[in-house]
Amino acid sequence: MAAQQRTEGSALILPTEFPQLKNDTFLRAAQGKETEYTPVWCMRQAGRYLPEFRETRATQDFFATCRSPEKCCELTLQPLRRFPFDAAIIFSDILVVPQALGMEVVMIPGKGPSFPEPLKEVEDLLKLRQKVDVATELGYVFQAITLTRHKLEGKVPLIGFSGAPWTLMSYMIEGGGSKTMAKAKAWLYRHPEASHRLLTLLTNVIVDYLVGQVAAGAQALQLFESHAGHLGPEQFAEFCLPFIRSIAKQVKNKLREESLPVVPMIVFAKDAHYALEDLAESGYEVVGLDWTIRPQDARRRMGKGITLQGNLDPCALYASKEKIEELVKKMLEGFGSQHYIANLGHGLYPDMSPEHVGAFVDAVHKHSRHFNKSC
Ligand code: 1CP
Repeated sequence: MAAQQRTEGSALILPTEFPQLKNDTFLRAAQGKETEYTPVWCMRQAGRYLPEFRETRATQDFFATCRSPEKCCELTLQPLRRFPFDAAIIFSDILVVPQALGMEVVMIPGKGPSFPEPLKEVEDLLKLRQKVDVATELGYVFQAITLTRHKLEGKVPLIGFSGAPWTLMSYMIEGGGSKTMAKAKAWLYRHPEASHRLLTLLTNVIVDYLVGQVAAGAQALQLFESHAGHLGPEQFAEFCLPFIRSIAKQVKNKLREESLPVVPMIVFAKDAHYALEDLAESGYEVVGLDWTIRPQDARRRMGKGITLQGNLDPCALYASKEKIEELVKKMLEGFGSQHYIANLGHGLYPDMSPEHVGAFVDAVHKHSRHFNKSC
């Protein structure tokens, strides 16, 4: 799948002979192994809160940036130059998958993503590509991953990602962000069978897309079910969980079949506090948590066999550095320093101070080392 790749003006970049990994703390924690300290990264760590990100992004359309492996690589590496994060996440967006299915998506500055022709009727499903060759449609993401793996020089592991089926379906029907998701939820009530068909189509593309990312060099995968909170427990059980489960199972099977590394997988279903027990048994090594869940409760409900990731309220980064340190210490005490990856409960916002992000990372490293010594 990941054939030879030529990137603009640079030498041939192959997904082979990657530099040796120097810091495997994140991967060890994701695999449930002991770590010397708690690894940390932030969702949206490559983002507008960094002046260098704004500069790189300034003159170019968002999806043109996503299609440039060099730009994606540069944006992925920028936060690593500032902070001792224990993982990198490839710069891209979840909405490249609806594009691969044939839908137009544009990013309107200051507003967000917009689909000029969202799905309105069940018949619109026929307009979607029923089979997607991910190497053709999304090869630019694979190239970005391969290039970044080389340019990371083994500093930390690289995470690949995809949106989960329900979250992608909701954008494809709403045509952009939405407060209520009323149009997408109307499909679940009015057209359950067509909803299943769409979710299955998305599942198939996502599986190939994630396997392709590993072939290209991704060392872990995260699935973002960012809109889980719009559903209740019953709809989650019908329209999210089976597809989330199927993705983990199919990805792992295909990785084995293709003799690729069976990398750890993370599921982040935002606001799905009603489904923690199910998520713990959905086939993922790591479950990401938003900030509405108490660390102790999550541990109690999800058992010891699972690695947890999260979950500081992103808005806590508006507090003083002293307060951030105090909150991180409390979070670490709640989760324990093992089988745990520190992160925020959702992505960083554009107006956050890079210095406070640094304070968050430093506090995790400092207190988890202390914590380990005192245990
Ligand atoms: O011009 C810009 O820079 C726009 C801001 C931006 C950025 C930095 C968007 C638009 N996407 C991204 C990058 C991005 N998106 C990453 C990069 C890697 C990193 O984390 O550093 C990732 C992982 C995503 C994933 C993504 N895109 C999600 C899932 C995570 C989440 O936030 O829940 C979602 C829901 C999107 C859709 C999206 N893309 C962009 C915006 C503003 C949105 C949200 C739109 C909305 O629902 O209102």
